[in-house]
Amino acid sequence: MFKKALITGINGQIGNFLTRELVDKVEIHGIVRRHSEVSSQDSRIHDLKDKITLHYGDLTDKSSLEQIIDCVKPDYIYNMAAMSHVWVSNKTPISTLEINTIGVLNLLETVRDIVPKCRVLQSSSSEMYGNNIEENGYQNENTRMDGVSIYGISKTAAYHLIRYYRKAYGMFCCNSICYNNESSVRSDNFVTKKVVLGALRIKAGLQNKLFLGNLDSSRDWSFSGDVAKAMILIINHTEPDDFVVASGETRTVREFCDIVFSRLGMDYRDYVEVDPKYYRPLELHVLKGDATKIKTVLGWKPEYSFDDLVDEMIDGNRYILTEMQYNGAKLGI
Ligand code: F7E
Repeated sequence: MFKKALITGINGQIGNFLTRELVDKVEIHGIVRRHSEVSSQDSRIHDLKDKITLHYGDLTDKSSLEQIIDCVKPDYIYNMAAMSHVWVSNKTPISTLEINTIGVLNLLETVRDIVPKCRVLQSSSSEMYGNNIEENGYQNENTRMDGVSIYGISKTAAYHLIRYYRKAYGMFCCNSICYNNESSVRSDNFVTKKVVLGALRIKAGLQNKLFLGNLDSSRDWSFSGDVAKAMILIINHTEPDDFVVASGETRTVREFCDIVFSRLGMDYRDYVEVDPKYYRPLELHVLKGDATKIKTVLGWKPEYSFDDLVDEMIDGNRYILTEMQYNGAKLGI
C-alpha cells in the first residue's frame, strides 16, 4: 500500500516540485488556503488534481490541522506553508510570526497528539543566519543564527521548535535549511523572477524600465526542483537531522541582471533603475551555503547549474515574447 504524504503549501513553488516528484510514489494530500480567486489555490498543480487530494486548511487554525491529520493519518508531512517574502515580512510582522512560528507549533502539537510516528520536514531558511559567515566565507549547519528580518527570526524559532520536538519527544522532525531556490514558476515578486519577467517585457516592448532595490546583495541560487529532491532525501534518512541545501555559489543581484539581459541581447544598465522603496530595514549582504553534509551523508547532487537555472527561467516565460507577437499580429503591427 502507498504511504501517505501531506504537503502544506502544496501550491507554492517547492510544493509544486515535491508533488511532481512524489505523485507516483506516495498518496499525496495537500493543504490549500482559501483564496477569493479560486484558480489561485491550485494554479501550479492544477494538471495533477486527479491524482492528489486537496484539503482546505491553515497553519494558524489548529482545528483545521486536527481534522486533516486525523482524516489522512499521514506518514510524512512536508511543511512548505509560510509567509515567505522577506520584504513583506517586515510590513506584516505579527501575521508572519503567527504563520511561520505558531503555525509550526500548531502542526507539531497536532502530530504529537494524533500521529506521533509521522515524519515532519520543516522548510527552514538561510535567512536564519543573518550576516554571520564562517572564516571560509560559507554558512554551514553550525553557523550562529542571528536573523536580520522578521521572516528570518520567525524561521529561526520554528527551526528550534523542530529540534525541540525531536529531542524532547523523540519525534522524527528534521530541517532542510534552504537557500534561495528559483524556477520559472517562482512568484513574480522575488528578485530573480522579477528580473526575468522585466527583461522579457522590455524585450517585447511592453515596459521601458525595471525598478529594483539593492543590487549589491549576493545570493546562493539553486533550482527549486533540486531542492525538492534534497527534502525527499532528508525525510527518508535513517535518522532525523538538519541539512543545509545550497549551491555553494554566490552572485549579486547586479550580476543576475547582467546575465539575464545579456541573454536577451540587452545591457541591463540601459533599463534597470534603483528605487529605495525595495530596500529592507536591514539587509542580508551575502549568502553562500556549504552543502558538504547533505552531499556526503545523503548523496545529494543538484542537477541544474546556475546557467541551467537562468535558461529554465527565461524559457519558461518566453511566452511573453510570443504573446506579444501574437497580439501584434492581431493588431496588424
Ligand atoms: O531577494 C534584493 C533583496 O526577495 C533577494 C525567499 O525565498 O530566499 C528568499 O528570500 C535579494 C535581496 O529573496 C529587489 O534586497 C533587489 O537581497 O528574491 P528575494 P530573499 O529575500 O533572499 C530565502 C532563502 C528565503 O527563505 C525566502 O523565503 O534581492 N532585491 N531588488 C530585491 N528583492 C525583491 N524581492 N525585489 C526587488 O525589487
